Amino acid sequence: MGCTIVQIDDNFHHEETNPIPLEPSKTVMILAEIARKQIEDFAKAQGFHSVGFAASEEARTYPQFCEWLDLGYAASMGYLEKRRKAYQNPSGVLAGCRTVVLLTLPYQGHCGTNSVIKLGRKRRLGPLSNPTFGSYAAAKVDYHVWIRRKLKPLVRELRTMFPRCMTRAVVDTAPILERHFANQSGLGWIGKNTMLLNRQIGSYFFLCAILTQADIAGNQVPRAKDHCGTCTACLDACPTGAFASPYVLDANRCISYWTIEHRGQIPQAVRPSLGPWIFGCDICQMVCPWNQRINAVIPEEIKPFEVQEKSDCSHWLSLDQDRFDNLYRDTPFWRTGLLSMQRNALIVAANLREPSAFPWIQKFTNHPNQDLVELAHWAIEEYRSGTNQEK
Ligand code: B12
Ligand code: SF4
Ligand code: SF4
Repeated sequence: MGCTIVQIDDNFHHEETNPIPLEPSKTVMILAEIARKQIEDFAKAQGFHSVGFAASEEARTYPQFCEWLDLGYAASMGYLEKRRKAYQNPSGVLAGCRTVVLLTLPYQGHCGTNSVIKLGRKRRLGPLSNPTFGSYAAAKVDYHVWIRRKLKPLVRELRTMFPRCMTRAVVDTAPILERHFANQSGLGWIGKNTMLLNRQIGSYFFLCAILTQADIAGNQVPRAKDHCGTCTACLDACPTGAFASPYVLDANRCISYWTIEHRGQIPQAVRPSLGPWIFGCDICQMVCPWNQRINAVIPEEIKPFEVQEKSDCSHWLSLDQDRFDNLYRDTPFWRTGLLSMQRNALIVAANLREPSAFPWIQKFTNHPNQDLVELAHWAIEEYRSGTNQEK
């Protein structure tokens, strides 16, 4: 790995107990800088694009998060409300946490350049006529699994440097306002579409974090500047008007929410707005000028895999539970589940009136799940009536 491990005094996070008599704070700062450099080098060697360090403290945007919950913008994502208090401070996840280490991992995003239409200074997305899905899910493996594996040596590194400090890796699922801390650490700014954006890699990247009791954040990193300026492309292009205001997304109106997180039936009024999106949605990223000229190295293991198949409604409708398990156990589709994926595929097939999917839709009129039976009848009606707005 070419990275020397410096074993640092494991007590140095308590400045007052540091045994070095002269200028303790300066010494601590130097040691923290060495630790940061080692972690950064190590992370980059693992394939991460960038690393930032933020002091673990109450999240400045916690009041906005609470307001967002109070307004019902989390829709049915009860896990957010359940852990509301823990989001306040990373110590809600790791007691005594002093530093949040943030890391970015780029993936291959929908480029969008072919479909973005410029209307004067505005950017819109042209109609998408083929089924598609959120590009973060295109890899062969679930990014949670991949990232956790890549974080392990980093966590080990930190534990070697600070043996008495607890250290924990978190990927997506812990109650941490990841984008806020990433912004604090200088990794990027929060765009009007609520995505964290980085000048070099746009917004097509995963975020993950390591929480540690070691005090290594330093205080020299300025919060990343906002580079959205007067642009409103994402707000204008969202087909469902999901942005209650810039920087605030109402999940009740977001395709990504309906196709990935929502369980059970999708109301009839919502179905046409899914358009071609079988799983997730990238529109508010596709139109973003910062995503048009990205220069990111995508690690081999998370490059797009069998995209054609995953974009095909018939593929999803033809799967039985065993095949779904075999193909998708370690992918983001797994958490959504076969029935919800088939629900989405029925809706998208009807929205686009996909000829090849029609025989499969007919088979679903005899499915044991009543929601899917109802959807199949609705879809057949959509094909027949030809009144679909998306067409
Ligand atoms: C719940 C969730 C969702 C929900 C809600 C999304 C949302 N915008 O809140 C749904 C299902 C809709 C969703 C969709 C997607 N998600 Co998601 N999601 C999350 C999750 C688990 C929690 C986010 C959360 O807490 N939301 C609540 C809001 C209030 O918090 P926030 O988004 O951090 O917003 C902050 C700012 O808006 C700021 N703020 C509020 N008001 C104001 C006002 C101003 C002026 C400013 C400057 C800031 C500001 O304060 C907020 C709190 O810090 C995170 C992982 C995590 N632990 O953070 C992933 C995460 C945000 N998702 C991610 C991804 C990739 C997606 C999708 C692209 C997937 C897809 N292709 O469909 C879409 C993108 C949709 C979008 N535009 O956000 C990535 C984003 C990476 C990045 N570059 O930002 C994350 C970080 C997962 C990860 N670890 O990589 N997601
Ligand atoms: S993910 Fe799609 S539906 Fe959700 S806010 Fe972005 S553009 Fe709108
Ligand atoms: S599309 Fe424009 S406003 Fe939206 S996030 Fe990108 S730069 Fe910001």
